Formats: sequence, structure tokens, C-alpha cells
Amino acid sequence: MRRAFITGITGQDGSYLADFLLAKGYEVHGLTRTESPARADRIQHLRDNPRLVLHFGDLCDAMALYRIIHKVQPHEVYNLAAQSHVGLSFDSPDHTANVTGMGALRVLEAITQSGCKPRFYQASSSEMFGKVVEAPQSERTPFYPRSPYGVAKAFGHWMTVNYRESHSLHASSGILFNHESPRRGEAFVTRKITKAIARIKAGMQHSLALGNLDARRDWGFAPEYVEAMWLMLQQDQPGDYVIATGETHSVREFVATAFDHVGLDWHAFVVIDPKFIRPTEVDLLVGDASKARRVLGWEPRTRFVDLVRLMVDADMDALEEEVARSQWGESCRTEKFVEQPQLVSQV
Ligand code: NAP
Ligand code: G4F
Repeated sequence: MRRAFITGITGQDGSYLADFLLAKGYEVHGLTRTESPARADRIQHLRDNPRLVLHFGDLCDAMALYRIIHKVQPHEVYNLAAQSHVGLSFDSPDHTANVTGMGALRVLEAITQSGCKPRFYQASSSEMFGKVVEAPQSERTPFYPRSPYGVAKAFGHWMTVNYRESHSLHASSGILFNHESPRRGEAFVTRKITKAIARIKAGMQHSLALGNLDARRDWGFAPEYVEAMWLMLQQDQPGDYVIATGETHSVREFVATAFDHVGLDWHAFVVIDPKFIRPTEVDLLVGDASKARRVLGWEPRTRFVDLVRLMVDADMDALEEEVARSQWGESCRTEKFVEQPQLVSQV
């Protein structure tokens, strides 16, 4: 049985990747922080799967990473854990560099020291292109990061390239453009918008405060993007790949499409709050994924309007369920998850 180790398994991508690999018959090992199980709602549905094993640890704890990797002897390692919020990285640059940048190095070094030779995936980001020098951006576009997060990701990216070249590690880097889903964190702009719309429709919220509406992003659907990660590790040769839709839309267009889907005029609800405007912004992201199409046979399937609608619908359904649950006094799902100790093996 093939074994994979995923850091960031409790995040959006980690949870979809766990679904994907378990469906393929893998034994999946995941890293969780000590406080994570109580918030691990994205992998709730996997709690009874005997092929899922969680390990306590942190990307800042090199010894724990070494011990887990040495014990598990994985065939594939996916480094998805990060302080992944760009805005937050301006308030917390040291922490972001430590987790998002140095964390990648710690995983690479733990692999090397453990003596096993797994294939390695690094979650690189289109944020590395920052103040873009060309459009669309491809694997050949130079980086110009505009945030501590972008700089930390560029460090992790180049470390991955270096371990590939100096240790002959099968190490690949996915330069993923923004990808969203109903499991997206609520502090990212897409989910913030779709969640607010559900609450506005239900009369529970009356306005939505946002920052820069002019920024343009290339937004895809997360479950399709984790498939690209796996495809990279199935190739004979490692490499770097841009994963994107090739379409770009402004935050304003996202807002308008989402409100329009439920028959509301966004102008009546959206207010601009300067606290959400970043010291330096990434104005335009649009990716050229032709290498991924050619080498991996990967194609995005979900287009912008469908993505927006599915996220709004999911938040409307989730709120309806939440209201129904609270009316019936049902206990919180995360408490049940914590009550499954056999899932978590302390290493
Ligand atoms: P996410 O939902 O924010 O998940 C981040 C994960 O990292 C969570 O599981 C979190 O655990 C974990 N984590 C944070 N700090 C940690 C630490 N010190 N030690 C161990 N784990 C830690 O991110 P995502 O959207 O799934 O993205 C996955 C990866 O791809 C990230 O590296 C992100 O930077 C990168 N990326 C994302 C996108 C995108 O559009 N989504 C695009 C390009 C690249 P807790 O549950 O305990 O908080
Ligand atoms: O949703 P965002 O926070 O995502 P951002 O900054 O593009 O970063 C995401 O994508 C990266 C890939 O390019 C990942 F590497 C990273 O981990 C993360 O997943 O913001 C998108 C845009 C920005 O221009 C931001 O300034 O939306 C703008 N925005 C406007 N109002 C807002 C808000 N962003 C947030 N989070 N909250 C607002 O209220």
C-alpha cells in the first residue's frame, strides 16, 4: 500500500488531497498541531477511515518532523502547511517566514536525514510573482514577491529546487494560483463574500466590509488543483508547474456575480474598510498552465461563474443546516471528532 504524508491536512487543500489519496487506496498520514483536532472540521467525514493516521507536530518542530517521517517511511510527502494568509503576513512577518519559509526547509531536511527517498511536493504560490513583470505568468516568469508571505514562499520554492539538484530528491513545486471551494478559510476574500451573502439573505448581517476591489485573481476550484499535485509526483522527472485557469477577474466581479446569484444588488451592502487594504498589493494574477496541460494532461474544469455560484450555494445550505441544528440543540460536530482518540497517534 502506498503511503503519503501530508502537512496541512486540516486545511482546504490538505483535506481535499486526503479525500483524493484515500480514494486511490493510499494510507494517508497527516500532521496536525496539538490544538488542531478541535478545529479539524474539514476532515470530520474521514474520522472512521482506518487508512487515515494523524500525527501531532508542527512545522516549527524539526525533530517532530524527522521522527514522523522516519517512522512512517512515506512514498510521497506533500508540504501544504503554511501561515497562508497574505494580509496577516504583514502583521506577523517573523512567524510567517518561520512557518511558511523555514517550515519547507525543515520538511526537506527531515526527509534527507531520515534516509528514506519519498517524492516531495512543495505548495508554492502565484504570490511569488507579486508585482508581475509579464502576463500571463508561467514557470519562466521572474518572481517579485510583494508580501512577507510571498517572500517566504519564494524561499521554500528555491529550497525545493536546491534539494532537487543537490540531493537528487524527486522534489516538485506547484505554483498554484488562487483556488477556492466551500472549504476555503473564512478570512479569504471569496469565502468571506459567500458566507456574508448567506447571512445577509437570512437577515443575520446587513453589510460586508472589504478592502481593494480592483485586484484581479485567477480563481480555480480546489479539488481539481490537488489532483495536479498528485500528477506531479507520478512523473518520472520532478519539476515546477504553474496550475491556473488562464482567466482573470477582479474582486469586484466576484462580488457582483455572487450577489447577483441570489438576486441582490451588491452596492447596497458592500462598504470599503481601509483596514483590509494591504501595504503592498498584487494587482494582477493570470496563469499560463500550458506546461501542466502538456506534461501532466491536467486541465481546469470549473469556470469562474460556476465556482462563485457553487460557493454561494454551499454557504446558503450550510447556514440553513446550522440554524436547523441549533434549533434541535444538536451538539457540535468538532466535539465528536475529539472523542475519537484512536485516530491520533502521538509520535
Ligand atoms: P489553509 O487552508 O490555510 O491551510 C493551512 C494548513 O497549514 C492548515 O492545516 C494549518 O493547520 C496548517 N498550519 C499552519 N501553521 C502550521 C504550523 N506551524 N505547523 C503545522 N501546520 C500548520 O491553506 P490552503 O488554502 O489549504 O493552502 C495549502 C497550501 O498551499 C498552503 O501552503 C498555501 O500557502 C498554499 N497555496 C494556497 C493557494 C490557495 O489559493 N489556496 C494558492 C497557492 C498556494 P491548522 O488547521 O492547525 O490551522
Ligand atoms: O482572498 P485573498 O486573501 O487571497 P490572496 O491574497 O490572493 O492569497 C491567496 O492566494 C495565494 C495565491 O495567489 C495563496 F498563495 C495564498 O495562500 C492565499 O490562498 O485576497 C485576494 C484579493 C487581494 O487582492 C486582497 O487585497 O482580495 C483582496 N481583498 C479585498 N478585500 C480582500 C478583502 N482580501 C481579504 N482576505 N479580505 C478582504 O476583506
